[in-house]
Amino acid sequence: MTPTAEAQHNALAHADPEVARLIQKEAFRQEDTLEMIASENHASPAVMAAAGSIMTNKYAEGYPGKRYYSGCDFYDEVETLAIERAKQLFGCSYANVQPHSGANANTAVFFALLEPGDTFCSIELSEGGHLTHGSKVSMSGKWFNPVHYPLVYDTSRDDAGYIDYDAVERVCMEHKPKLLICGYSAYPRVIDFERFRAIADQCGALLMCDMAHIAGLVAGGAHPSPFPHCDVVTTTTHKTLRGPRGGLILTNVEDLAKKIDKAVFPGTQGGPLMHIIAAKAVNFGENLKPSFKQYAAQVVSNAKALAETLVAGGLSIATGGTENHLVLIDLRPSHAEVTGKMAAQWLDDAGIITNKNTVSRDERSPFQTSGVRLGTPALTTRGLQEDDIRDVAKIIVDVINSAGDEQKIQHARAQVLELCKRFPMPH
Ligand code: DSN
Repeated sequence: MTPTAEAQHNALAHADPEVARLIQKEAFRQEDTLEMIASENHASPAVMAAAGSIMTNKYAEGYPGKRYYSGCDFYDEVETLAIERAKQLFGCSYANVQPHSGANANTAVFFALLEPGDTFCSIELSEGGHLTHGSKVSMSGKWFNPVHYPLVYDTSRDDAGYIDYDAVERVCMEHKPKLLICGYSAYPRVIDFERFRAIADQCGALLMCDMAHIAGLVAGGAHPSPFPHCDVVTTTTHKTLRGPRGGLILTNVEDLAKKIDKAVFPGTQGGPLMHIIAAKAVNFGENLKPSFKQYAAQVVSNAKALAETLVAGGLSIATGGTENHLVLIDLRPSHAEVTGKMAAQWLDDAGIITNKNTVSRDERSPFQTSGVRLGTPALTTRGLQEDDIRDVAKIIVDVINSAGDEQKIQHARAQVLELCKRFPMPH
């Protein structure tokens, strides 16, 4: 722990030992397990210091220079800093740093660009998309009219499991959506933004990328940028970017930027979380450093090593490999009787934290699933490199082959603890 973190922890331990004890237990849990949820990461002490700062105390509704409350001078400066750094990082002209989350960022874009009942086009959640891209249980699917494009389902094709760009074009020409969405939660391949732009132009849609999963790779030059191809880009700030939990919206189009600002506040949010905006500014500053480029490249290199070792161990993975930070194990070909839920539980017992995930055309429910999603962002932050990741991948294969045998899982747990000791959490 840094001295500031320790002082904060001591103050909390004195004031509220019950909560302090739970935070301490969570710290031990993080230290003693390998975090492989593709959407999680370990934020730096500097990011956490800003997020835990006195900037939580202020209402600052409005935007820099135009607030509804007095006393916002330093909030104006910190929000402007976050905006300028975000623009520099992603090479665009406008940034709104106020969305509390990725879901809020997407909600604001829908509020800005669509009317209730309008058609938009995306991929389904069960095929690797996101809840806010038209799922029936979300506002996006209840108040708007989503139509969906597929993956390539023909397993004899080299690009099986990839986005079916010809089908995207067909669906868009048939339905003429107002908005076309790319960007996914469980897609291991590079997104062809140029092709999406051409399709959006052909059918007259605006093009949005939800780059939440790959934002850190884009920032670090390890994935092509959605700019200049996309009209609007949304993201979270806590996944591959490694910032505080929050959202961000970017664009190059002045008219859209004005609509988006109004849609965030007062359209869909009230007072911004200024302590989190301060932490976003710190994080974007970290992302602009040359060391972050190395990090992003290492995340991808580690994911490739993970994918290759899992395949060598007899597991099937979506698209047969990866070009980004994630790998999606499809249990159906190798372990037909094992559900994603079972495999994720066994891995959890061994100290490897993952999530069960649907795979393309999964016949199991989202509570059972036939897949497990893995990612390398957090382990890369901890300092693991290709050889270490290969060791982790071998443990994963052993655990999935164990059929839940307690002795084999305990053996894996001991190996995981050894790795955790070799790669302590960054403090
Ligand atoms: N829940 C996130 C994920 O795990 O991918 C997406 O918002």
